[in-house]
Amino acid sequence: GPKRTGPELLCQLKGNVRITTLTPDLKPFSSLPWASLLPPRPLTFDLGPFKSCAVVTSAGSLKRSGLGKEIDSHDAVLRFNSAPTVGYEKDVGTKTTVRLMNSQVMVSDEHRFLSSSLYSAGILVAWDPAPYSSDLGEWYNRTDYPIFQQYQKYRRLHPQQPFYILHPCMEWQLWERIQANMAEAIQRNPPSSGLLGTVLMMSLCEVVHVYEFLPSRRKTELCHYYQRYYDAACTLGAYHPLLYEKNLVKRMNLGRDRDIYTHGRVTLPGFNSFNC
Ligand code: NCC
Repeated sequence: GPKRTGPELLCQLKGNVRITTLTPDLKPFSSLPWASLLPPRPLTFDLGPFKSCAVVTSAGSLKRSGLGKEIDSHDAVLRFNSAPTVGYEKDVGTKTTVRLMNSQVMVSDEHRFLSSSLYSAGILVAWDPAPYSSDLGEWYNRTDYPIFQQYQKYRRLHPQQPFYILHPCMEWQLWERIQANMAEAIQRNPPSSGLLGTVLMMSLCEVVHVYEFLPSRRKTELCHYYQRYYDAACTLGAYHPLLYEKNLVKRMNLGRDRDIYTHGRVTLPGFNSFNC
């Protein structure tokens, strides 16, 4: 239950969360005319392994952090949703290897997903809150947002850019791990992009540094480093079980508490760098 140690938690994640993406051979996609737009192999076959990786949350506490150089020194950098680098280089760096987006970002007008150059750097990975069953057919018929329509449009406009879709088993297997390690019942909503991206990078990298997921001394109600919008729920969670995700990451952290305080930095081992 709730008392498991860091190494036990890491082994649970490694053993119970399958990290994979949609491929054209999976039903129901295999019988759809656009299946060939999906990458032939899962992301974990095509990318990495990397030595060191940075996961850059979008938290307002990154503002005036001066972490840009440190972030860029990693072999791969993951960013989220519509988080920009241009104009924020000193604090968040310039390198984008992977961008993980929720389906809302792909669809809502304000993000201009199909036309903005913000999305043209690196490899794209999208996810959508799927029904708890993780059944692909069931999900296909009732996605939270029309992720597959947008996916096809984007792929046709930008055929050269690698673009993957997370298999929904990942979100719910991860959710199960959060619930299994908390004393109380948590809301049955998928984990935030932040935790999904962290676990994705743990499968691709030897060491993962996550920035401002556990807030530093710069902790603020400013939601994002790139927007003048204040809401404590961005850091504490509302829809996503974010507080519980952060509790889990805190318990798995191999770095010093001091690094969280000064740099907002957590250190996690890649799944291939420990045995269970
Ligand atoms: O805000 P969001 O997340 O894009 O942030 C990416 C990840 O960074 C971590 N974070 C962010 C802000 C903050 N103050 N503290 C943090 O720890 C979280 O781990 C977060 O996942 C998402 O998870 O996809 C989310 O997306 C937004 C929104 O859809 C996009 O930004 C596009 O506008 C959601 N906000 C709303 O729906 C209003 C947010 O709940 C989750």
